[in-house]
Amino acid sequence: MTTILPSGRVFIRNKHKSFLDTLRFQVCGGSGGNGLPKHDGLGGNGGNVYLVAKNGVTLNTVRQSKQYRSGFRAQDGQHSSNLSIIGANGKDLQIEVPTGVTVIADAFKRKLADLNKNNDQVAVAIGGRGGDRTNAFCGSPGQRMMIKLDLKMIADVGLVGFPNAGKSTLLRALSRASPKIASYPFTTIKPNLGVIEYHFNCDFRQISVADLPGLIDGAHRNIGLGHSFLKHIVRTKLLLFVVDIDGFRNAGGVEYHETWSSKEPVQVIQSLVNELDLYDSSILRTKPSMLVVTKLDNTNKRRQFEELMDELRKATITIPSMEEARKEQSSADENAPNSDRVNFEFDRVVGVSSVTKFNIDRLKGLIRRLIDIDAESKLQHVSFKQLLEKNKDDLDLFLDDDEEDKENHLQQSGSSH
Ligand SMILES: Nc1nc2c(ncn2[C@@H]2O[C@H](COP(=O)(O)OP(=O)(O)OP(=O)(O)O)[C@@H](O)[C@H]2O)c(=O)[nH]1
Ligand SMILES: [Mg+2]
Repeated sequence: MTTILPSGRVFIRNKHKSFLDTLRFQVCGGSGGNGLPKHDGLGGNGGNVYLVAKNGVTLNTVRQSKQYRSGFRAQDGQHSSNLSIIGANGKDLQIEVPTGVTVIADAFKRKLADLNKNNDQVAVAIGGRGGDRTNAFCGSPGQRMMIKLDLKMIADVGLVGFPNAGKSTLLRALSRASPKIASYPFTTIKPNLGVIEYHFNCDFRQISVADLPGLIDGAHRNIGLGHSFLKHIVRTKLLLFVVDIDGFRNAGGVEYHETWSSKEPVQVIQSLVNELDLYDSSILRTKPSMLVVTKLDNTNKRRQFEELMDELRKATITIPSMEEARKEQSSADENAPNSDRVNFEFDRVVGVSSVTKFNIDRLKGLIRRLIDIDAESKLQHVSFKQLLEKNKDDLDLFLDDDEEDKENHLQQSGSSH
């Protein structure tokens, strides 16, 4: 259930029941046991606390565990006694956490580790030393830490778009995922993951796609669902800007905030580019990106798409130049007009319909090629744009109009009505 606050932020009731992507809790190493002075006895060391990544574990699992509220604590070391001069060490505690988390020491805001694979582990609290002659036989307390886990969604492709643009429907068309779809904004309140499977040539390559909640103007300032989801975009390899051929329409009513203005497609594209750039100016400069115009169900819409292409060639999409971006970052209070902008170009543009499946296979092919070219450019230490230009003919194959294919789509859309 979502509610729109007067500020334009979208408030999700029971958000934490359904989805968690960060979690804080306390961990404490076991105390060291005391030594026995009479016999020069040694107290046992306290146990350490480890976080161990396990596939299938979620942050919700961690939250529901018994020790979550009281704090996770490893076993104390045993005191040295007449019966056992050397106290036994306390048992270590292993907390199972999801794979793909960043572990942060909350008090210092310092990253301790990335647990990316099953069984990766990190010590987060060391047990106290047992008592002996050097510490007056007094065992010391274990280390106490507030830990924050930040779940990274690691997906190859991120779908970025205004609410209602058709991102979730596109994810359904590309993969077997079945995210919720509806004709109101912010249907998607948590990221959905899907996998594109490539079956041709007996090649079973898989590419994961993250469908993210919609972005609107001010997302970088936490308007709409805010920037808590923008962090997932930073971790993807390829961005798909998903834009409705009719742009964004504020239909009014409880599901829309009055300040979310309706926009034509070109304005939507510029807004998305602005929001991403304001959130993190390296995203657009370092990641390949594709513009995907959706809802081209029939010939009228495809004509509209051609017009949009003409318009895009004339109206340039811009981002601040590198120098300007640096200036903005170094002096946030400087009110200099942001005039020095450079053109932003998508690496490829494709028009699709998730309903009739028009161009969906082409889009799949392009996604794969762009990701491969990006990986190759990193291996060869050449710029992505250069390598893309070299592979131009290969890529344009995906964009050549295949009449037979087109007819099939038209027939399909005709028969579906
Ligand atoms: N005709 C047509 N309608 C589409 C197409 N793709 C999506 N829609 C419709 O557009 C509306 C929004 O689709 P969603 O996939 O929920 O949009 P979204 O971008 O995920 O929206 P949020 O999750 O709210 O950000 C739904 O009513 C869909 O049925 C398409 O290719 N053709
Ligand atoms: Mg959605």
